[in-house]
Amino acid sequence: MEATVVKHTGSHYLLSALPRWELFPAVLKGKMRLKGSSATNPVAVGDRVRYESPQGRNTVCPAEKAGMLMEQDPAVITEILPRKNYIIRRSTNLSRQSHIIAANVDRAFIVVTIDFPEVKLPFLDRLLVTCEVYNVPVTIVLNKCDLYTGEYQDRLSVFHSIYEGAGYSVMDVSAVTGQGIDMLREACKGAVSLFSGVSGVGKSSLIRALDPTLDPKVGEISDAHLQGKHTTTFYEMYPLATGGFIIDTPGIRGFGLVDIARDEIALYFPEMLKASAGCRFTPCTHTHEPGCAVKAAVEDGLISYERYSSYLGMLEDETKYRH
Ligand SMILES: Nc1nc2c(ncn2[C@@H]2O[C@H](COP(=O)(O)OP(=O)(O)O)[C@@H](O)[C@H]2O)c(=O)[nH]1
Ligand SMILES: [Mg+2]
Ligand SMILES: [Zn+2]
Repeated sequence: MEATVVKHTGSHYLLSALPRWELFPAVLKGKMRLKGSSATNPVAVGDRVRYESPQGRNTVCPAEKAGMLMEQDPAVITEILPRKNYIIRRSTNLSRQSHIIAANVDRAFIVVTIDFPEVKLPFLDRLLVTCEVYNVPVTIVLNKCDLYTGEYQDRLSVFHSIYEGAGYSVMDVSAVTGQGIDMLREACKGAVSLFSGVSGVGKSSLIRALDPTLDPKVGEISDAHLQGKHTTTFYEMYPLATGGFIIDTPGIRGFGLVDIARDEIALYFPEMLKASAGCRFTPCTHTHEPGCAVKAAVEDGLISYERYSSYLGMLEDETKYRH
């Protein structure tokens, strides 16, 4: 039988045969844990798996009883089905260990705020590059728009022009006033969506605004809890009553790049990739080469200076930390 991993706590998983929402516990078949990959978790939320039920037991329980599920005999996961995609993170720049955040994601919603907390563009650009690398379509969600009056209006429109100019869509929303929430709900319908972004931007609040019957903890889990821990307890899928499933990812900070060569970084900045067709040299790092169309586009204001700076920063990091 097949099901999807909707939660991971320590050695246990909760599965459900989506789109049904009836959770039951499962464990990994012993030897699967040993199968080599640099990831600290062989199975992630969103993975579709094949499992065997324990003999003579009905393992399906209503979702409300999820808290008590661990007492029943778990199903045994025997196989992880091929992934459509997945998102991975490296704990730090120096770390070789990686961690799969989620698998089989239809769309990532990267939640940011102009202020409280102030969005760090290089960090946002890293998230965007990661989504491009792993082939996950992405939408930027600009939350807390209720707060951005007065002088914030300028920063709001600069943000829009940088990211819409790069080809991304930016949705202005507010979990507090409900602005944009209907559109966001519509965008999540019938799909598995990943909500990502630093802690405090309002991911959990947005999930609650989308579906008030859901109760992800607002303002409770901070980055501090995640530091130095190899744990996956924090990723969890939520079913929207209106259709669709959301994976909440609390407090992602060290979202290092995995599996990306220095001379490939520019391929994952869509606007640079487009412009690079006009570069005199191939490959071109878009730094010192004469006749570089990307640099020309930056000078002409067609590619934003902020995005180009993020690119240079990533180039430098890869040079510093890579062999
Ligand atoms: N003003 C305002 N505050 C918000 C909004 N969304 C969330 N918050 C507040 O921001 C804080 C962090 O929210 P939370 O959902 O826990 O963020 P998460 O860490 O990304 O899950 C909480 O105090 C929320 O009440 C919003 O749209 N407007
Ligand atoms: Mg949260
Ligand atoms: Zn170039």
